[in-house]
Amino acid sequence: MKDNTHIVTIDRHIIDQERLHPEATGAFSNLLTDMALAAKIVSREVNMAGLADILGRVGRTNIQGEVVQKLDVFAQEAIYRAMDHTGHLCCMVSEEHEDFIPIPEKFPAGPYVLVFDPLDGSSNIDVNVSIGTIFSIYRKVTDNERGSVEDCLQAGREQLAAGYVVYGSSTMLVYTTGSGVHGFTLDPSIGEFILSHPDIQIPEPPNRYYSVNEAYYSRWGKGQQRFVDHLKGLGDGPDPGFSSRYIGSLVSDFHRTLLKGGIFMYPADTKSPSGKLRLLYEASPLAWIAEEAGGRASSGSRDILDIVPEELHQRTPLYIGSRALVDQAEEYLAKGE
Ligand code: AHM
Ligand code: MG
Repeated sequence: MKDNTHIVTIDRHIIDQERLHPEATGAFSNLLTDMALAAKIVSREVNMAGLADILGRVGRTNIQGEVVQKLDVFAQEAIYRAMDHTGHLCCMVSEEHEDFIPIPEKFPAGPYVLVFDPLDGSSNIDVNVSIGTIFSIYRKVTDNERGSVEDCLQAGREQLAAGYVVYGSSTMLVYTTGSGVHGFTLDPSIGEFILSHPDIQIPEPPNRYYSVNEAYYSRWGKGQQRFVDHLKGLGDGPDPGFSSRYIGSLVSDFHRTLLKGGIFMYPADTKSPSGKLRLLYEASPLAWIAEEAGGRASSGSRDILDIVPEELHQRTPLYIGSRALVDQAEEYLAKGE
């Protein structure tokens, strides 16, 4: 019988997952452990944001006379510094950097690529709304010792690990390496991520939440408008009985969708013809997590995980969550204009 009384830390869990792969060298596990450490550092800073007077003021000094950084710059640096010297990565891609970032010559290079959005939803920081970090790991595919753009532009299906951290009422790290989706809650008193949500599955049938920024309704195409009309009970059929939630912070909106079910959408519109969200380090990692949890993610016409990015910061429309709802969104969009 499964014993649920043991406390499982994220480090223990990562090692246990590695045992499922006898060929593993441990390097990949170390990468995940380093990422969890970076998440703790960012979490501490996010929790201190109001106190430390660091909101949005690059270069100001705080009460201790230290130069303070904007929180998204801090997160970028914290993750970069936790990962640059470990010898596991050849390069990184971050939302905060235009170009890919090769590991500096002074450090050894390794076979993996890290892509990340250090602090997503940063417009929510100064109103104390949950924000998050998204990350994903790929294997280098070229012979370049310190990586190349080609190593970064891989379809989501090639991911080796994907995860996010939500800095909410508690800090949670959720990740997959292709053997289910597992969630850990940070116990700040001991500084450990503890397994709190093993093997997450999107509830089926889902809670009936849809999540979209409806202020953009007039900019949407007909298919998108009709789909949302349908969800609101304004279509031809009976009212399907949905409720809506929209935080405006992708990680938080996705986290709710993962745990409760429903659909999150960031559609294309006349102002943003490819939507707003980024394929490589926002949509693809969450898409894999959704799929591993029994859900789906689509651009509206194809699986997010099948799209090979052409540019590092490429945008994509995103429909993600319960499989049946994502399928239905695609049907409405296909009927479209
Ligand atoms: P950011 O990268 O500037 O933080 O923007 C990304 C955020 C997402 O977290 C969220 O889903 C989206 O922007 C909300 O956008 P909008 O305000 O257009 O609804
Ligand atoms: Mg972002």
